[in-house]
Amino acid sequence: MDNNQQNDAANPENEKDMQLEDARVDHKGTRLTTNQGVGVTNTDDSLKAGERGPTIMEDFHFREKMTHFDHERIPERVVHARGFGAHGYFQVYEPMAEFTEAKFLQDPSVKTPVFVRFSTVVGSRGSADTVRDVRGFATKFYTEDGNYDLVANNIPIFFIQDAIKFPDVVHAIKPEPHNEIPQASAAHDTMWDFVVSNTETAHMMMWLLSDRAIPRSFRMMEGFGVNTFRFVNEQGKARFVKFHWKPKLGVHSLTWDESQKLAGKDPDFHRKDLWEAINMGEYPEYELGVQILEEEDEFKFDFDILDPTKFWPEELVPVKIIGKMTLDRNQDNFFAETEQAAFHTGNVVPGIDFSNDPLLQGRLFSYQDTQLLRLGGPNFHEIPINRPTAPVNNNQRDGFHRMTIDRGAVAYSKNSLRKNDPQPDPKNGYKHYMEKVDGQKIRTRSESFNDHYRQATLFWNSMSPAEKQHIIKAFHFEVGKVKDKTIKQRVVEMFNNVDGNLASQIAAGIGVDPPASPGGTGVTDSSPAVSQENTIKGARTRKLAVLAENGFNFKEVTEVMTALQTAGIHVDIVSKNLGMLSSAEGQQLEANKSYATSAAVMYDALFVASGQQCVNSLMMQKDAKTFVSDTFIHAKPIGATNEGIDLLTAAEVQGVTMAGADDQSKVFTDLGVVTIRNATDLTAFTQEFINAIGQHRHWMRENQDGKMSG
Ligand code: HDE
Repeated sequence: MDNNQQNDAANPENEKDMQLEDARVDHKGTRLTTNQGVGVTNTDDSLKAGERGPTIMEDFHFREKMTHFDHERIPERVVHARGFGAHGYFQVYEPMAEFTEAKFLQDPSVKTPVFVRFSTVVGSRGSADTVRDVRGFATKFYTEDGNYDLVANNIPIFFIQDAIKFPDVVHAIKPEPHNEIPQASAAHDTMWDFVVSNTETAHMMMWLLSDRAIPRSFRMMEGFGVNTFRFVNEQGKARFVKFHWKPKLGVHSLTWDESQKLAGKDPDFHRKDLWEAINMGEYPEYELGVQILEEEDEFKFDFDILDPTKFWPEELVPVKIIGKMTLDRNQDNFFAETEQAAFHTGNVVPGIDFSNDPLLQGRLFSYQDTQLLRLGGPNFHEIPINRPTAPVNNNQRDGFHRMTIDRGAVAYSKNSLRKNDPQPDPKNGYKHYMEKVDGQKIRTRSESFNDHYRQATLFWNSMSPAEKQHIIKAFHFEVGKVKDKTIKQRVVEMFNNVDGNLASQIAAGIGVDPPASPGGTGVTDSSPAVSQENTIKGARTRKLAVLAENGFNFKEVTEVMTALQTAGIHVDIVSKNLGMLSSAEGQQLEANKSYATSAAVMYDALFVASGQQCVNSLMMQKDAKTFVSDTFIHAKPIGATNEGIDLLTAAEVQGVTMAGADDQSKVFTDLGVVTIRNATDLTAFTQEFINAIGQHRHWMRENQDGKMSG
C-alpha cells in the first residue's frame, strides 16, 4: 500500500472526528489566494521594477508568503521532542463503578476517541527513531466528562524520586552543552557522572540498558503511568492505582546492532512501522490494565508505593485488565496534530485523582507551564487536537490566538447580570479527593525512599540469560564511551551494590578494576512478568524479505509466500535491482526492494528463493550474503528450500551443515534456520517456518558463536 496514503476521514464517526473534520481542508480544486482570500496571479515570480530589477516592497503576496515561512517553527519539546501520533478509540470491558466514577470506564458499548503520541525522550526532533532511550506513550481520551491524559512511558519507573531534580537529569543526559555532543544518547560523561552521583538512578539505568529501551515497534511496547494515581468511586472511596498498557502483539525489541544500523538506514523506522500498519488495517491494540491497592495496604510492601523508582511487581499486585485501545486512523497533518498535541498529567476527569508521589506533584506543574511557551499562550486548548468534546464554558478570556468569540459583557464570577452563569456544579464537577494532610514544611526526602538497589537486583534476577547478556553489552557500550576513568570505576562500584557478578562483567569490558569484593542486595526473588522472554509472541504482522534473482523457482517461492501471507506475515521481494524478475519457467514477480533501498535490519525474517540460476546469481552478490549473515547474527528466522540452502552455507550460517546434505527430504530446523531439500510438498516446511517466525528470535545462536550483536 502506498506509503503516503492517508485514511479517508470523510465519514466522521464520533464527536471528536466531527470536530477535526471541521478543521480539515484538502485544497482540492481550489484557487490560490493570500491569507486574506485575495486571488493570486503568480506565485513563482516576485514583483520587480523591470524584468531584471529589484523586488518591490508593495509585493504583499511575497511578504506574506515569506513572513509565514520565517515563522513556521515552534520550539520543540524540552524532552520527548521526537514523536509520532495516531487516532483511535478506547472501550472498557466491564463497568468499573466499584472502583471509579470515571464515565469512560463504565459502559462497554461506548467508544471513547483517543489520540496517542509515542516519542523518544532525549533526542531532538530530527533524531533517529531507534536510539536507546525511554519511549513516551501519551494518550488523550476525549471523554464526555472532559479530556483525560494518561502521559505514560514504556518503562514503569523513573530516574529520580523528586521532580525538582528533573532539570538536573535532563541536563545531564542531553548533549553536553559546550559542543552539543552526543545526540540522543546517554553514552557520555555527564550522564554517567549524574548516575554515580545520584544512586537513586540505579534501577532505571538497569531498564534503560535492557532491551526495553530499543523497542521493535511502537505496536510492541508496554505503557506505564509510572506515578501512583488514585481511583475514586461515586461513594468517595479511594484506592491507589498504577496504569498499564499491554500490547496485544507482546513486548519485543531490536538488537543493539540493528538499532544502530537502522538509525542510519531508516531513521523513521518506528513512525513508518506505525503508519504502514494502520494503513494496512493491522490496527495496533493495547489493553488497559490497572493495579489497584486498598488504602489500608499502603505500607504493606518493602518499598514506598509513592516512590517512582519502584514498580509494584505484578506477582504482588495483579494487573486487572479493564479495556482495550485500538489505533485505527493516521493523522492528517503531523504539525497540526502530533506537534501541537499538548498533554498534561493534570488533565484528569472525576474518578481519577493524584497521589503525593513527589515526581507526580512536580509534573502537575510542568506540563501546563511548558505548553505556554511551546504553543505561544494560554489558548492552546482551542487547537483542534487538544479541544475537548465536552462543552467548555468559563470566564477565561483573551490571550494570544483566541479562537472562541465569547459573547456578552460578563466575564467574572460571581455575577448577577448573567445569573452567575456558567454555574459551578457541586454535584458532578471534579471533586478533589479529601486526603488528610498534616505535616511540617520540610525540604527533605522520606527515609522510605532510601533503598536504591533492591528492585534493581529484582529486575536483574528476572532477566533471561540472553537479556542479561544484552544488559552487560549495553554497559560496555554506554560506559565504554565515558572518558573519565574515575566515573567508570564508580559505575562498577555502584552496580556492585546491585549484583557482584554484573559488576565484574561490566568491569571486564570497560578497562577498569572489578569490584574489590562481590556485592549485592541479598534479594533472590524475581518478577517473571518483567522479562520479555515471557511475553506474547506470534507471526502476525512480522516482516519478511525474500531474496530472489532471475531464474527463481516460481512454484516454490509463490507457495511459501502465499502461506506466509495467509499467516499475516508481510513479504517484500528483495533483489539487486528493482523491477520484474523472471522465474526459470518465465513467470514474473516484482522485486519491490533492492539492496540499495533495504537491509536485513528492516526485516524480522528471511527466505532465500530456490532455483539454480537464481542462487548462482545470489552467490555472486556480497550484499546477498551480508543479508543472510546479518539476519543470522541478529538471531532471526531464516528459511530456504533446495538450492537456496547453498546461499546459507556460502554465508557461513551455522546449523545448516546437516541441512546441506543431499539426502534431506524432511524439514530440518536448527536455531531458527528452517530448510528442506528434495521435497515435492512444502506444507510441513512452511508450517515449521511460520512457527520459527512466530518465535521471533533464536537467542541460542548468541551462545553458539559468541560473536552476536548485543
Ligand atoms: Fe514528562 N514532560 N516529566 N514524564 N513526559 C514532558 O511536557 C516532566 C515524566 C512524558 O507526547 C514535557 O509537553 C517532569 C515521567 C511524556 O507530548 C515536560 C517530570 C513520565 C511526554 C515534562 C517528568 C513522563 C512528556 C515536555 C518529573 C512517564 C511527552 C514537553 C521528573 C510517566 C508528551 C511537554 C507528548 C513530556 C515534564 C517525568 C512522560 C517538560 C517535570 C515519570 C510521554 O513538561
